[in-house]
Amino acid sequence: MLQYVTTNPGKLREAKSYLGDETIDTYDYDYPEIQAPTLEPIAAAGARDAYREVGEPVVVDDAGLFIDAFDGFPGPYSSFVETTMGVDRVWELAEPLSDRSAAFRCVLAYCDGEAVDDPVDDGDLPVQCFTGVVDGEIVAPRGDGGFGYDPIFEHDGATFAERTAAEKNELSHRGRALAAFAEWYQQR
Ligand code: ITT
Repeated sequence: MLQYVTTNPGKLREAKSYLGDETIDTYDYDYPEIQAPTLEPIAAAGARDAYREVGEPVVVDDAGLFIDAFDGFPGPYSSFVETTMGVDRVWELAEPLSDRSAAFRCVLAYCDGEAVDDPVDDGDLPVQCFTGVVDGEIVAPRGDGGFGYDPIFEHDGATFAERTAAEKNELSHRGRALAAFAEWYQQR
């Protein structure tokens, strides 16, 4: 069984909606997050740490909101910013901007201790990463679904909080990363 290692129930709901209950189990482990300007090394380090903890094939999911006018902030610091400032204040900061374009990014990092086709870096355990990106715009909060920054991220006329998990997966950064991962994992 594949262990989706996260403390975030919203991520897990979307991963289960895409991959199915029979493919993944959840392992609630708060792996230490390294600091880096991009998501990939954070996810890869997390996957190595999680694999050591769990001892079974793991997927770690690192994601963030990148606001263009803020040079990508909060990006890899999205979790800290959500906890400290909160999503409504991110909207308040973005509101005066003439260009509120942004992107959500998600990196899934897989580790089972064995060699992979395309290892992400030269860490001590092989890790393969799958990235999904979606463009959108920061808007005033709308919708009760989703989690995190979903109420202030609009794509194609609706915020992610106005969509079901399945609808969000069809468009989202996580859905795109899950699609790339699922195709590769089937071969494996
Ligand atoms: P784990 O590390 O345990 O998986 P986390 O919530 O700390 O959970 P991240 O570091 O990847 O995960 O999260 C970065 C932040 O971005 C965090 O505040 C999330 O709520 C938010 N986030 C991640 N994916 C999101 C999504 O699909 N929609 C909205 N917000 C999201």
